[in-house]
Amino acid sequence: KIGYDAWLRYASIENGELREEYRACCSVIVITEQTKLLHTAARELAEAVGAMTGHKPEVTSVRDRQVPSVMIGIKGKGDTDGLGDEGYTLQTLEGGQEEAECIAIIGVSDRGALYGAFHLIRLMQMGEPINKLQVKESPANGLRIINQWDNMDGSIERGYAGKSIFYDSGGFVKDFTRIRDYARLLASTGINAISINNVNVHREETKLITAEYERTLSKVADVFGAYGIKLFLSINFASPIAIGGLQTADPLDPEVRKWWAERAEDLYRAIPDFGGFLVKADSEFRPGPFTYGRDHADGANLLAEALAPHGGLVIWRCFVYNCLQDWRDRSTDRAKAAYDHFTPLDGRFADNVILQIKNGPMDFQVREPVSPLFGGLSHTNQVLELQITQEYTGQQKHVCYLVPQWKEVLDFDTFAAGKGSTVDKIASGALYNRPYGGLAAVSNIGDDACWTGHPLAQANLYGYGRLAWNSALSAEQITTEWIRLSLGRDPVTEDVVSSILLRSWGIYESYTSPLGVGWMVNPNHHYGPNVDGYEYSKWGTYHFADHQGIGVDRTIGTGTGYAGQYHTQPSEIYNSLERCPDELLLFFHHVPYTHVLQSGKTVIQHIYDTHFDGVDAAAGLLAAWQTLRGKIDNAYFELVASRLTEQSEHAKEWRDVINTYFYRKSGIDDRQGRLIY
Ligand code: BDP
Repeated sequence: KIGYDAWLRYASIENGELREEYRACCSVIVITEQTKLLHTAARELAEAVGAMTGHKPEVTSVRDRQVPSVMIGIKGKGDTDGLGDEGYTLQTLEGGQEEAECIAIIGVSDRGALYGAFHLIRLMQMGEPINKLQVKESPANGLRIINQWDNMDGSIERGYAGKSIFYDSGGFVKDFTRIRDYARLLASTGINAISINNVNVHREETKLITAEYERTLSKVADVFGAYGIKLFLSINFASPIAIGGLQTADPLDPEVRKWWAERAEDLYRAIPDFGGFLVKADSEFRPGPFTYGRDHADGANLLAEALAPHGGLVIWRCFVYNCLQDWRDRSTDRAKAAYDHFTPLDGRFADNVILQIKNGPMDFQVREPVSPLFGGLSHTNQVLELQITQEYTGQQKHVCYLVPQWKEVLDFDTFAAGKGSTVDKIASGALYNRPYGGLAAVSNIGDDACWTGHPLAQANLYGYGRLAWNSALSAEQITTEWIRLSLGRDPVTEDVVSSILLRSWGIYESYTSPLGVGWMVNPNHHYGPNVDGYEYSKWGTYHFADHQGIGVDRTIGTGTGYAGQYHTQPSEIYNSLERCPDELLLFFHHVPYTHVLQSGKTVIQHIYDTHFDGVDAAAGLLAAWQTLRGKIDNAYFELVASRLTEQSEHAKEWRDVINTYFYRKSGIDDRQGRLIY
């Protein structure tokens, strides 16, 4: 199966000396306690060492001090100060006369120890020395969750890599092997939670919280639990009516509250370490508290009350907007919706509620400003929601490595509590010392052999996990790791692939919608160019292009006022036509095609140039990849080559549709006299 092992591909170590060193250091694995996760850690390490060195270590619970070993254990909070609940240390303990050298992987919890084991595996895969280890790690974010948008009929909303690995024709799959292998991949990057059904909860999925699914769910929870991953479910806010036989789902109704409390009790009886609920309410036709004249705090607190006695969490999504808005009413700018709905509720959410906020105010476009909601809540737990699945970024036919985009989001300074109030500090909870925080992301996997359709899209999943663990890692470092783990340690391969990945987001942006305006895609499936695809429908997704100019005026004076949702520093920059960064100009301003950008080019010339250049660059990605023939597994090579070929052809379609549209609208010639169809 091409690419199935992804970054847990344990290629045998070619360098004989190194292989011998690893084999010697890891000839025995000792676990000091008998817990499920320590067993997982030992088994994973044993398999990895076996595959990489040819000698599978023995796993035991008694240490023979004369034999070099890896010891995996738990130390408990007090001894590993400052490492939270999930941290670990990784140390080489030098031997003495009587004692052999030992590598100690000590977790604050057994989950921490598992992460430590995966860390050691990663070091060996990367060919790093392990005889002088002094590692201390703990995650920056408490919650590191993956959201599956899988439906029980086996389809995946916005899935581009085959069918669901969880469900098939209305029920759970019978064989959980693939789910287990997914759990391994996730845990190895530090993911600690997963919601396993689509946020749009349909009929059958609504029943997931009933007795009918208890047994199966508890098995699924065990599979993930063995890798330290907690199970969450997306719920239907109208469940009390849909499956409970009640007349209402009003969050303040005593019967409704009792109903949810009972559901929670049942769930926790079946799954003692159940994580909680993920909720999309009052958005895109999903039911919610608005029906009863209640607000989102009432809705979230209802579920929070039911889950609190069991330690469960409510993750409440802020992707709430009116999807039937009229462009003539500029006061209802969709970009403003999340902030307008949620900032007035700051401080009203129960302690076990976390708001899940998309990175941008619209919807996972190739370029958006960071959502101002991150700067608008100081008494509320928050997580940042990213989209790994490439809905608007090439649907895993195009390569679009999103780690650099996510880094920009995490590094964005909201100025909410003065300079340095970055999104990563807000999401992690550090800025306001919140009890919960973290990162969430929509998965990009399906039952494709390589998981992600495009093998290079695996790097997005890997990168997400690594960033959720440590948002300070650089895009370059994550990229290098992923390449070495997944494709080996050939320096030429590393150069070529990292340059492909690191340039890919910019290239994708250059031949698609320009200057932050977004949305020039075909309706519904969102693949391919269609400049007016969303211009005359009611989704709130406009570019306002006419024969004179383009862009959405979101300024404070003449526009929708969206720019005013930011704190002074970013607000002044976005509000100013001169200072607004080029890449977001059309998100904030409506300008004539002849407006001169900071780059010195006019808007229209920028559109032409980026689209011509983007096509050349896409062809360049393919050409670069082709230099790797013979260096990479052939089937893998061909699969990527075929996707890059499709991308390079499709980029031309983008170029032609966009350039022609704006040429005809504006009537302005390309300065370089290139042919525009
Ligand atoms: C949009 C998707 C839609 C999702 C929605 C969401 O097009 O399929 O249901 O986001 O996040 O990006 O709820």
